[in-house]
Amino acid sequence: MPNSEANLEQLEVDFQARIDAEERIEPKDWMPEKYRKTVLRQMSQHAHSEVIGMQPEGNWITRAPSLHRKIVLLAKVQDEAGHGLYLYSAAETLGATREELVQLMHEGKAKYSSIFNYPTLTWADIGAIGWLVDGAAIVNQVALQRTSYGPYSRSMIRICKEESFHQRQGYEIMLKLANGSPEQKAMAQDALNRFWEPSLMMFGPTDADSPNSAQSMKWKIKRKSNDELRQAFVDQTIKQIEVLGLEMPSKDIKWNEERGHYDFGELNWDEFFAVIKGNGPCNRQRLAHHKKAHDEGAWVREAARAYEAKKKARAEKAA
Ligand code: FAQ
Repeated sequence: MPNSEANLEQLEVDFQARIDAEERIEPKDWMPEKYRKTVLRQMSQHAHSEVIGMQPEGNWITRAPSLHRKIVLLAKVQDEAGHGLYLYSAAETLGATREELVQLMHEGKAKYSSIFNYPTLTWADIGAIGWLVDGAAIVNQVALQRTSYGPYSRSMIRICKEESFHQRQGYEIMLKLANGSPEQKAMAQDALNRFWEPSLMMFGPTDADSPNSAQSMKWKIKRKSNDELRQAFVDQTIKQIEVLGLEMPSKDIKWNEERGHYDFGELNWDEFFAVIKGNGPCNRQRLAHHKKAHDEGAWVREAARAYEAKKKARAEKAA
């Protein structure tokens, strides 16, 4: 039966009631088209981020300072690929193919996290990424474990477990460097200074400038606002900087007794918007690399499709 306007209104009321009752929405359930599009956008961007995020770290696999560091970094980068795969699979339950989602990123129509458009200049940057970037990702993803779309929520639970290991390995690299030679300590400080603001920008624009937040919070796709999550990350990370014995990356970082939180000053939002529009330091390089790897992998996809077709034909013949 086609949905009349009144029918549609009732469906939307019932849908919101399910959300308010903390029910999870599953792929075959009715959902407003805008809900489907919003979850698909967020999940596919998240998947693209995991995969593009392999590049800045992958850059150091051949130059890791020891065999042990190399093994750990390899495992971490492989984990990120796995996260991408869970998320693409979860996104596909909303009716888009992985091929279509990747195509949208290649055309610049789908984003990936701004943070991965910054270069990794020294070994300390690998520490800073694990500590700060995975640290920020966890703060966001712990909240997303309770997101309203079932497949997204379940994928987050698994991903968070692995991200905790990533965060610790990054912090351990920083701890070693911060307690090492003066040159190593300076390298750790420089990585912290360069990655601090971009890590805070991972949480997205301020709530006042976030066009998607109000509706996403109402539908419980997002459980906490961009600013709330950013503040939680700042509060937990300042203490970790103190333990490392490094200097604060900004002179604006101060404890605010009245708010019961750390102030951290105004971020450079012009830079953020330039980066998400494609004009960050490494945007072109990252996309070009992804397109090249995707083209070079075409034969694998063809072989997998041919294998599936053959298996299906054999099963049909046997039936
Ligand atoms: N970068 O209205 P809002 C990881 C876009 S995981 C780029 O606030 P929303 C693990 C936003 O898409 C990191 N674009 O948007 C790892 C929208 O544009 P659109 C990835 C951004 O969706 C570690 C516009 O700005 N994590 O790193 C960013 O409600 C190490 C307006 O913004 C996730 O994706 C940004 N930072 O809230 C891997 C978490 N911020 O689409 C490898 C899931 C905003 O309308 C190595 N995502 N934009 O054209 C989310 O939680 C949300 O999507 C937000 C943005 C909070 C990122």
